[in-house]
Amino acid sequence: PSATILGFPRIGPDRELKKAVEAFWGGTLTESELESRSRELRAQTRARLVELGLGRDDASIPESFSFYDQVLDAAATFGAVPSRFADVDAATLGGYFTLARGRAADAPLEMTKWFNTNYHNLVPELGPETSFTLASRRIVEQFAEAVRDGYLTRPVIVGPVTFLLLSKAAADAPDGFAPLDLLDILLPAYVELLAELKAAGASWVQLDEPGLVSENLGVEEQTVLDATRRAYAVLGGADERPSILVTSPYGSLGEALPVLLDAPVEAVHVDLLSEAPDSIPATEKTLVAGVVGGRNIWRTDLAAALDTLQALTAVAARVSVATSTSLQHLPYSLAREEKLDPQLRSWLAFADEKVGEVGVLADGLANGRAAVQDELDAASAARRDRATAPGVADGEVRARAAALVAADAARTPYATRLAAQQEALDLPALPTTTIGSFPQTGGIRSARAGFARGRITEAEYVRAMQDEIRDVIALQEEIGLDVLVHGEPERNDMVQYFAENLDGFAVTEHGWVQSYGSRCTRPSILWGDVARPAAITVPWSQFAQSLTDKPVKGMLTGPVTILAWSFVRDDQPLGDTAVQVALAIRDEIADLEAAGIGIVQVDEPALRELLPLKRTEHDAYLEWSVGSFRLATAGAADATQVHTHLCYSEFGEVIGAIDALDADVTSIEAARSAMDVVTDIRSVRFGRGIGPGVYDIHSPRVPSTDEVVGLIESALDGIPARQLWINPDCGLKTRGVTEVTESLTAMLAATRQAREALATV
Ligand code: THG
Ligand code: ZN
Repeated sequence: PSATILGFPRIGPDRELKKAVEAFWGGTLTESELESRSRELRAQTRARLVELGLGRDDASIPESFSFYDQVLDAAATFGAVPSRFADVDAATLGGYFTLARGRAADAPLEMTKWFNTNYHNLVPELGPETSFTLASRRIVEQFAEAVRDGYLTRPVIVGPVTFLLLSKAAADAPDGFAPLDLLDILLPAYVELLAELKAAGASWVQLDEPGLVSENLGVEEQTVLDATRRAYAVLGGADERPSILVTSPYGSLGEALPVLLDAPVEAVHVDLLSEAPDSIPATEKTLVAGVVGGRNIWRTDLAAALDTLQALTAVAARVSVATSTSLQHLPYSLAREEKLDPQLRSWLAFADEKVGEVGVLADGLANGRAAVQDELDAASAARRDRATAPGVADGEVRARAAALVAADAARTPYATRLAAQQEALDLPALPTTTIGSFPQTGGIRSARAGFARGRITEAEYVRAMQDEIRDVIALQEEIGLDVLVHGEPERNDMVQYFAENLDGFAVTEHGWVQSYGSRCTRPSILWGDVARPAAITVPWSQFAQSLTDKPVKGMLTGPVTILAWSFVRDDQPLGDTAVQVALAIRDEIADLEAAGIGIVQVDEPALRELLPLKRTEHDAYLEWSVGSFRLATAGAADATQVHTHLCYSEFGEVIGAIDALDADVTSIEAARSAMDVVTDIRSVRFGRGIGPGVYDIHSPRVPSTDEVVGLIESALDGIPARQLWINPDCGLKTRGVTEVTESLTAMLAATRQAREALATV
């Protein structure tokens, strides 16, 4: 193919797949109806991609559909099912979703961040007993389905090295076992798949190997390179196979690039947003040049991209134009965003528009610059317009950032703050709190929808939210929590809510992007300098505080998370953007304090997620990310208690950074890992308040009091009682009111027992 993309969104332009899958789960859609809806979606996608300029019969169109997740797809394809699901047939949709969602007594596969994106993949569990067969032929069937419809497409599957790098050792695997040990028995299953694809008529197959660009997967570089060499010697050496394209999205290949170029495969993809073009050695292979950014929403600088492509023709025997990553991280189409400011819109490209850019570049590469001069000029004009547009640079914001000094990011020593906070708050031993959100009730949803559609007035909306807050405060008082929250009924999403209320951001109407499984978010677009036109959360927190004598926590989202979950500007360093967001949060904290709020939580669940894939870049990242949190919070008075919250385990790597945030109290996810994080906390001699979650909110199960007592006791093994806080793992917005009431009641009963035990020693 001369023009291609690595993958396309699959959730459906109106989240049709999400709705169908959830209806199947809910029992209102049959398996065969779900199959046929998914078939329609795949057919629509292929037709759309041809309309947008990809070839119908030259393997340009990737078959990148998934019912839930591409890593789960690979596990199902090869029958890599944990022993607790030995009776489950992952080739059926019911079985496949059981692995993703668990069942009564069996936890689902774990979920983790897919490289440095906001997508989450499932984690296969492998052990020495795992065997691999071609257990599900969905990949072959979807290719055949395309052929029947008159397309010759390109099947896509996660490559063998990445599949193993992303897997974890099963709980019962012996010490020292590593999933990569299974490479030699996995490869024959891939070989069998390649043969079946070939027999079905496939000319190309795409094997995704982003694992090769990450240094954060816990395997030595040499080991990965050796595995890559072996894997592609075997796959490339297979007798019956399509041509192989190996892709490397999300980063630069480094030493793995020459290894792939030496392997007996036909095409290698490089992510040219990460890889320097001049690091690519001469090659006889097809170089699939990822020059169009697959995960940002900015129009490509087409003239510069064409320069890069033309330079590469001197290096590679053939050059194809492609995206840097799958487009699964983007909304479908800009065309439907009618409410977006037209000037901003003229700077953007979503998935459809990126496919168009790939086509223009392929045209220019084949037929010369002049053939596409108008398109190149239009792209350049949009860039120039963006550079000088009002709001992109705000003199006042820049002057304030330039005048910052180190002291602005430092609070007084913790001991001084602690004394002031103890006096101001007078909390009991093992203080209890929640992470911030309470269940999103039907009442909240209908009031929000009603207000958005103009069916209720703003005053009615505010009253409806105040009623929710009143209920949540009463519930917390009844349960006996010490530090209360207002429950966040007014927030659709902890990032979008702030984006809607800050200058420099835009939000989309239809821009849904898959986050995991059937779940989506609508990332905001951070396009200009960030400023806070008015206080955002203050009226809600103040109202909540007026209802109770207990302290109510103000709830804010931190700068790193706001950036991580938005589409960010690409015209200045992320660290500079973080400073601007931090200053807006800092001002919000000052306003909360002035309104009588004595505790403020600034959540940074995404701190770990933006960690660069290369180790040499970790320190610089941690410096600006931690710095932005400190800048956001360091204006707080000594007596104001600053909390933070982080989710998604794997704290080990960033535990030093979490300590450096210098928050007075930190709550983290811990229940699912049975308090393993306590070891990490001890390792840095964490000296301030810490609340490892004592129950898992990701499951509807209500914990027993004894279970919570057990977790509190484990926490007390590693954390001094005077530092320990008691809280759930995460926010409660995805749970039901009954579960939450019962779970928090158990948490409080367990806390009372633990307090009594402490008092008697
Ligand atoms: N907000 C944003 N990004 C996130 C999270 C978030 N990324 C990481 C993590 N949290 C992802 N987790 C979720 C959890 C739930 C949902 C989405 C991502 C979710 N979405 C609704 C759905 O798909 O049905 C849509 C929500 C809505 O209707 O507004 O439930 O919290 N930005
Ligand atoms: Zn959380």
